[in-house]
Amino acid sequence: MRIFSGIQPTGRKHLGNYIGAISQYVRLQDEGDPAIYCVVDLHAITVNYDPAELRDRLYDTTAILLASGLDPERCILFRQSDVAEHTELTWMLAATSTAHGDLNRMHQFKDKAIAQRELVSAGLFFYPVLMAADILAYNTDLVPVGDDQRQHLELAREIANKFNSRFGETFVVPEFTIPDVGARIMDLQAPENKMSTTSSSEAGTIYVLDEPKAIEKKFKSAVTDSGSDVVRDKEKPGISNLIEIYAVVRGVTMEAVESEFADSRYGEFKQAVADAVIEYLAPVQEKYTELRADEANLEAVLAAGAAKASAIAQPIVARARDKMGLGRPVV
Ligand code: ATP
Ligand code: LTN
Repeated sequence: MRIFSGIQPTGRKHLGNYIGAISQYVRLQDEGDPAIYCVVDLHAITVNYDPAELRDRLYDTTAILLASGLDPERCILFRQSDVAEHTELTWMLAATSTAHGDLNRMHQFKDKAIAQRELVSAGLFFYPVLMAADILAYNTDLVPVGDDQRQHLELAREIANKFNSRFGETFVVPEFTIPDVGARIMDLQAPENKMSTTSSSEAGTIYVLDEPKAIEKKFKSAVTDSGSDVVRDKEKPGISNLIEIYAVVRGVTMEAVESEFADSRYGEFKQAVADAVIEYLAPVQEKYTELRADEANLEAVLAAGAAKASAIAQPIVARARDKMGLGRPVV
C-alpha cells in the first residue's frame, strides 16, 4: 500500500497539525510501500510569502517531522520543489481533467481568497490541482489527512477518474484516511473554528514549539461554556474540544476522560489538559532543537528523499504524458 501526504512549510505547526496529521504519518510510516511525506513549498507560495524566509520555514517543518519520529530510513521525506514532476503533472491534470466549476466550489480557496489582502493569485485557485498531482504522481493508495482536506481529496479522486476514463487506466484513484478522534482540533478561543496557522487567534492556538508556560496559559484561558461538568455536548464546543485533546494525548477514549473528571470542575480539568499536552510535546521539542541546528543534515535528508521520490514519480508521469500524446512516443 503506497501512502502519501503533504504538509506546508511553516515554523508554526500547531497541535491540530500534530494530532490530525503528523502523528498519523509517524504511525503509518512502516505500513507504506513506501510511505512518502512531502513538504509542500510550491503550495506555500500561493499566498503572500517572504522568499528569504521560505527555506527557514521549510527547515523548521522538516525538523519538526523528524523530531516527531519520521525516520528517513523507513519513509521518504522530501521537498516538493525538488521533484519537477509535481508541476508538470499539475498542468497536465488542469488542462485535461479538472473542471473549472469544481475548483470554484473549493471552500479553502474561498476562505483564503477572502483573507488575502493583496493578490488573489491563479495559483491559489490551482492549489487543489497541485495537490492532486502530488498524490497521483506516486500512484498513491492512501492519503492520511485532517478533516479540512476532505473536499480536496474528493476532487483528487474525481480528477484521477476523469483522466483514466479519457486516456485509459493510468492513475490509482486514492483513498484517504481521517482519524476518528482528533481530525478537527478547534481554536481554544473560538471553538467553533478549527485551530489554524493563518485564521485563528494566537491565544487560541497551541504551537508544537510553544514553551510549557505559554501552553499552560493558553489552556487556562481557553473559552469554556456555561455549566461546570466535564462532558461532551453540541452546545459546549469549548469543553468538548478539550476532552478530545486530552483523550488523544493520553491515548484513552473520550468516555474515559468524562469518567476520570466526573467530580472535577473546569479549572482543574484545564490544568490537567495543559499538563498532559506539555508532557506530550516535550520529547518533540527537545529533539527539534538539536535537529534544527544542523541545516546541512536537513538538506542531506531532503536530497536523499528527493532522489527516491523522483525515481517513483518519473515513470508514472512519463506514462501519463505518453497517453496524452505529448512528447516523443515511449517505446
Ligand atoms: P492551517 O489551517 O493551520 O494553515 P493547513 O491545513 O492549511 O493548516 P498544513 O500545515 O499543510 O496546512 O496541514 C497539514 C495537515 O494538518 C493537514 O492534513 C490538515 O488536514 C491537518 N490539520 C490542519 N488543521 C487541523 C486541525 N485543526 N485539526 C486537525 N488536523 C488539522
Ligand atoms: N493542502 C494540504 C497539504 C497538501 C497535501 C498534499 C496533503 C499538499 N499536497 C497531498 C495530502 C496530500 C493541507 O493540508 N493544507
